[in-house]
Amino acid sequence: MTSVRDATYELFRRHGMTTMFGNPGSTELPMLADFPSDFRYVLGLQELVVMGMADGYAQASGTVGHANLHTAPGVGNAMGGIFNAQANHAPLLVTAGQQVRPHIGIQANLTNRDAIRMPHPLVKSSYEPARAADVPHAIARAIHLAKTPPKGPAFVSVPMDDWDAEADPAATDRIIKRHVAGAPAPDPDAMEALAVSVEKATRPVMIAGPDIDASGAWDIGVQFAEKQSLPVFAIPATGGGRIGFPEGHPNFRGVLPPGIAPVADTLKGFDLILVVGSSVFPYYPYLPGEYLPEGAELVQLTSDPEEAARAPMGHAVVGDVKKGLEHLLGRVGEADRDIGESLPDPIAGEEQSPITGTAAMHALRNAFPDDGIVVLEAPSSTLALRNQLRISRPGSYFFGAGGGLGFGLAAAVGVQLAQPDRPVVCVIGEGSAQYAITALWTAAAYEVPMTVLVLRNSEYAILKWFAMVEQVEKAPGLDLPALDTAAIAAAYGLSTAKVEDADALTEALKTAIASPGPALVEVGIAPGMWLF
Ligand SMILES: Cc1ncc(C[n+]2csc(CCOP(=O)(O)OP(=O)(O)O)c2C)c(N)n1
Repeated sequence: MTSVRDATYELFRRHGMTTMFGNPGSTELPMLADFPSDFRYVLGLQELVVMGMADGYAQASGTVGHANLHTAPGVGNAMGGIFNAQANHAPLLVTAGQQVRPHIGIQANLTNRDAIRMPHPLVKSSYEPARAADVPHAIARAIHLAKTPPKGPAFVSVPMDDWDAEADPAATDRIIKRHVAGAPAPDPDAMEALAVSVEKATRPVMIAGPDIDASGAWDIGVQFAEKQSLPVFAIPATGGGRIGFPEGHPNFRGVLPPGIAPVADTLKGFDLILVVGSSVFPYYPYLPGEYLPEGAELVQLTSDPEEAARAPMGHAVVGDVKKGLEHLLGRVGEADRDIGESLPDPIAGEEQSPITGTAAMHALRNAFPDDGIVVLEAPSSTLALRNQLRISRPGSYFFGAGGGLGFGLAAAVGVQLAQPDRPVVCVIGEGSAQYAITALWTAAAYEVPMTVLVLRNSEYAILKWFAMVEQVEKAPGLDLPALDTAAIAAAYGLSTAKVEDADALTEALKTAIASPGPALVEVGIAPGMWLF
C-alpha cells in the first residue's frame, strides 16, 4: 500500500521541493514520520520565522518554497509572513496540520474550526481536502497555483490522520506526473501598439519593478533600455521586493519617491512612462496630487491581472514580463536619445559621531563583495543602502514588499540556504530585528554563513519621521533604549562584533563576511532618515 504521506513526498520530489521549513506540533508529527533522508527539514522557532525563511528560499532558489505550520495558532503566528509573501509574489506552498477528522466536528482542542477561511484574503487558494485520499491532489493543486503568475502563497490544511491513510495509486500516479506550464505571453497586438508608442515617444522612461528580476528578464531589460536610450528609475523602495535594473548602470536615474505627488513631480517632462513588472505604484505615505505629469502617458507591463486592474491611471498589458520585454526588444530599432547625466558616485558625507546611516552604508559598500546579496529591513536607511550600494546584479536584493516587519532576518536564512555560494548580508534595524530574532538560532544551528549588520539608533526612527509627516506629536512607544542585539546574537551562538566608526565597520564586515559561520555586526548610528 502507498500511504498519503509517501505519495505526497514523491510529489514534493517531482517539484524539487526537498527543503521544508517548519515548526512542528502534535498535529504535524504524522506528516513528518519517517522523514525521508533525501529531504531537509529546517526548524524555525516561531511560525513568522518559518514563513520568512521559506519566502526568501523560494525567491532565491526559483523553486516553490514550503512552509509547514502548526494548526490554528501556528497559522495565526504566520499571518504577517503570509501577508509579506503575497506582496513579494513568492511562490509558496503553506501546509498546516489539523485535528484528526473525527475530532473536527466536536472542535476538540487545537481544531482549526475554519481552516479555509483563516488565511483567506492573503493566499491564492485555501483548501482542506474532503477525503484523505485527496491530499496529494490538493497539495499538487496548491503547488501549481503558487508558481503560476502572479506567484504567491497557496494554503492546504491537512487533518493529521490523513497521512497514514491509503492513497489512491492510480490517481496519485496521474497527479504526480502532471506539469502545469504557465507564463502566458502578453497579447501580441497590445505589444505591437506599445512598441509603436515607445518608438514614437520623444522622452520615454522605464520604471523597473521587481518582476523583471523574478521573471529572469534582467539582461533583456538592460538591452531594451540601451537600445532605446531610456533613462530608468526603480519603483518606490517601499514596495519593491527586488531590484529590476542595475543601479550602477549609466542609464539608471534613481529610486522613485513613494508618494503620489512626488512621483508625478519626478517624472515631469517624460511623455511615455513604461512601468515594467510592478504595481502602479506601492505608494506610502499618502501625499496626494496629480498621478501623472502633464502630457504623459503611462503603460504598465505586469504578469498580475490584479495589479493591472487596480492601477489608478494609465493603461496596462497583462502577461509574462520576460516575454513582453523580449517582444519589445525584438521589435524596436536603435534610438539615440539624449538622456542626460548619469548619477554621481556615492559619497560617505562628513564624519560625525555616532556615524550617519549614509556613512554606515558607505562602509558596507567598501566591504561588499561583487557577488554579495542584500536582504534589507532597515527602514530609515533603506534609501541610503540603495543609493550607496547601487546593486547591479540580478538576484542580489530582497526586501519585504508588504512592509510587515519580521521578514529580514528570516528571509536572509532562506536566501543563504538557497544560494550557499554567495555571501548574504542582512541589513536590519535593531527594532526590526526583534520581530524574527529567533531566526538567529536557525542560522547558528544549521551553520548558515550569513552576515547580519544591525543598525542601532535606539529608536523607531522611521516612525518619528512618519509622526512628522502625519503631524502627530507626543506619540508614545517610539524609543528603544538599551537593546543589546549583539548580546542576544551571542546567546544564540553567532560570532559578534560591536563597532562605532566607519573604518571599524568596514573591517568588521569583511571579517564577518569571510567567516564560515553566521556572524553579526552591530553599529551605533545617529537617529534620523538617511536618504543618500
Ligand atoms: C509587523 C509590523 N509591526 C509594526 C510595524 C510598524 N513599524 C514600521 S517601521 C517600524 C520601526 C522599525 O525600527 P528599526 O528597525 O529600529 O528601524 P528604524 O526606523 O530605526 O530605521 C515599525 C515598528 C510594521 N511595519 N510591521
